[in-house]
Amino acid sequence: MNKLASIIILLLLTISVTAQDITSLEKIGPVSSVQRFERGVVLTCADNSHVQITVLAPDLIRVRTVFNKSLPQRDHSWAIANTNWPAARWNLREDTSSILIATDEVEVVVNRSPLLIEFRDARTHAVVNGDQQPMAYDAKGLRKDSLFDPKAGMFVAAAKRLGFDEHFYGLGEKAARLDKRRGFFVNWNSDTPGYTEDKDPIYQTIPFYIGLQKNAAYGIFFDNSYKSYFDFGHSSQQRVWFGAEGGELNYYFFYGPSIKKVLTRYTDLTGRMPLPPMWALGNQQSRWGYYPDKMVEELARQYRDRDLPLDVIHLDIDYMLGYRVFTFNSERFPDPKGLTERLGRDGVKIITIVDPGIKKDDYYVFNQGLEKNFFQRRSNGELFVPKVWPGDSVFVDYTLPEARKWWGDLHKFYLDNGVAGIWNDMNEPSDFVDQTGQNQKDVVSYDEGEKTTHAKNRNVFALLMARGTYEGLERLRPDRRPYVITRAAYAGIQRYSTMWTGDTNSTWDSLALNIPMFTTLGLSGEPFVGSDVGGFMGRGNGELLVRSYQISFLAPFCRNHKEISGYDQEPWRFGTYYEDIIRKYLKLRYALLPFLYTSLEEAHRTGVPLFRPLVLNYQDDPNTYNLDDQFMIGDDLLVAPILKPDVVRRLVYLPRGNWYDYWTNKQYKGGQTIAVDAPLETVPMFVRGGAIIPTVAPMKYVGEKPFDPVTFSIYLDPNGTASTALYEDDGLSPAYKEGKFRRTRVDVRRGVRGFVIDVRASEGSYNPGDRKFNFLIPSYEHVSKVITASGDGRAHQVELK
Ligand code: MIG
Repeated sequence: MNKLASIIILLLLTISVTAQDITSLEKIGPVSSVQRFERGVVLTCADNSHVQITVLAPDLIRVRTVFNKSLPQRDHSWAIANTNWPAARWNLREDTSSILIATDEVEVVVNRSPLLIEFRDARTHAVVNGDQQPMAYDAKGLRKDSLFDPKAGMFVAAAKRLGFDEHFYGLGEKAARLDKRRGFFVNWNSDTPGYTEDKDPIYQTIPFYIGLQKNAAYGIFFDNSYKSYFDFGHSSQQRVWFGAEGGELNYYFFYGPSIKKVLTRYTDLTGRMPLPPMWALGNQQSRWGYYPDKMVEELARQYRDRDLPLDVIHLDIDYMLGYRVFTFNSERFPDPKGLTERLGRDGVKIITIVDPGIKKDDYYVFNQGLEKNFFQRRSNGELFVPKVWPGDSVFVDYTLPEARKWWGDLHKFYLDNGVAGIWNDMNEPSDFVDQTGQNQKDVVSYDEGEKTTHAKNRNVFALLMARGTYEGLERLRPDRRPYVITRAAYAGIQRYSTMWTGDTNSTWDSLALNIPMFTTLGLSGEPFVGSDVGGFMGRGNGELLVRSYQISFLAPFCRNHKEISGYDQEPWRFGTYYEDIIRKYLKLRYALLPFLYTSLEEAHRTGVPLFRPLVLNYQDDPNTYNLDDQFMIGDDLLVAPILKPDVVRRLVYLPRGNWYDYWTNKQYKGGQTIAVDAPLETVPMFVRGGAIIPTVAPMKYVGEKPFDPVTFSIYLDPNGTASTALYEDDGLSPAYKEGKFRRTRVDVRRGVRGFVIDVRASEGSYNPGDRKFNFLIPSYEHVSKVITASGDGRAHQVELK
């Protein structure tokens, strides 16, 4: 080999090693003193680094580390919703070699020299998670050349021992399989049209993951908005590490041991999804290019004529005048208010896209923002002028509270025109000049007075824009629930927005990513997710579209969407054979509304998502740890879609218990893998024994008819019992937050002759009026009974023979 070639190879090796090797970084010094404070300890280290360990709850510990300096006063994060935790009992024990902080649930053991942190189960003392090397920082600037902006920060990292049987979930939106073990991921919000599996990063940053080993789950939220890295045993089988290109080594440790408990705590900390209007669960139709208004009305008419349910039509960027946000193109949409009113009479709502790019042009939005000095500027004071759809544009500095308020208030324009929800796109923020962020490097954000640059603020841009939008809608229309959809995000986004997975392809590979992506988002605090049904880019076909609906008809966000140059993709475009199957699934979605809404409310209340990987419900069953071609809705429905062309049969894993084929009511024992037929008409679907699925007759749109009668389909477990707790409210207003809801628990057990159904007295003050409840046991063909359930929520007992 010649000399040059070997030098090049050596150079390449060094680059790839330094990018993923953290062993060469400077390690934090040993502990030299311990200072106790009300909620924890501050460790001072020999190198003058400081580690603050705070007990926020018995199962939630914060580790905050700064290197070579004292802890700054300022302690702020856009992700955190709750900083006010009730006091939790803890105590401190010190000896010459270690420091022990014990709560009722977790022990934090800090080895003094070298400084290594370990988290243990307080009852069993078993180690749940432990440092593999001391926390580290790039004191010598070894990685400097690979940083986005070396001036903005120093690389910091923590390393954890990787368990032989440890599995990893989370990190929000990743084009990757469910179990992240052995994966390496980067977080840097990026506009990545047509992404395929393993493209990374894509649009969102959720630096939160769940580890699962020996049935004990924990979570780690590395709350750092700089470009960040997560290595789950990719570069070394010794360790998991995470790091970022600046900021503090600031992470939260959650102890389960159940995944559900970790999710509840994570969403205690970063906030929960408020309930969107119930019609957000309705069917939605979009494509880039729906204009003029006549075409939109024709679309709605087709839906109604074809007896396909529809709640929402999305208007993409072509509704605007020259892509100016907060305008309508008056040739294409001369009377937007009239349009939304006409459509509204038929139950169809309009959602408009709103991009962050404001055209740099003499019009009211630009003029107002300029005058108020709300736009982003470079460090030299010049306006930052990215190129996006409107051409030369400006972005709002959403870290400014007054700018967020102004932005929110601008949405009066849409509400006055009858628009029902807002779709935020391009908010990575995407810039046609350069997608890496280089062109934005010296853009300064106010950032609570700290005046920081893009390296820190890029990943939170979408979060703050969504916040401005959500809070504006809430202010402008306090009696209605806001509905926002976003592409990019940072942790905490669930407080303000729902999301979709961006520019997918109309391919089977893209479709197969739906399940791991939706479930992973759910495991990252974002329950309201969906993907363009049929895929966004390229040309699909009837079979792909049907199989896509067979997943999305149960996804929270069910929207068919297509790029402007793509072949039309509405449900009827490939002929009646496919349209008829799609109709069947859309109607089934509407029939299942009471069940879906009940599961959605659970996600709102607990942080546990409705669209679930099996591991979430069966974390003690290793067969579920990497199962990502089937999913569950709530606790009760198991779905195993077809993800390849020409396939009409597949294997399905049924966890413990007993299961009923949804279509045939045939019963199966759990704990086995079975082969089932799946012709195009049929997506394999199973109901858990012990479940009761509440349904209604399908409707054209959500709210067309009241939920009357409600049918309770009872699927008995081996003991002959089943139960559910139906959740209902007005579906539109925020009154549910004040207790205006109804939760009706139903328990079924075997009686002397037949079955006894107990409809318990309902909880909450919402009164839907008297109506019919219809009880049936699908596996006992002729058993059913209808009762009148009283509007005041009284208990009823019913015998079913
Ligand atoms: O540069 O608004 O992901 O859903 O149709 C493309 C046009 C901008 C990207 C979104 C897509 C939307 C499209 N947008």
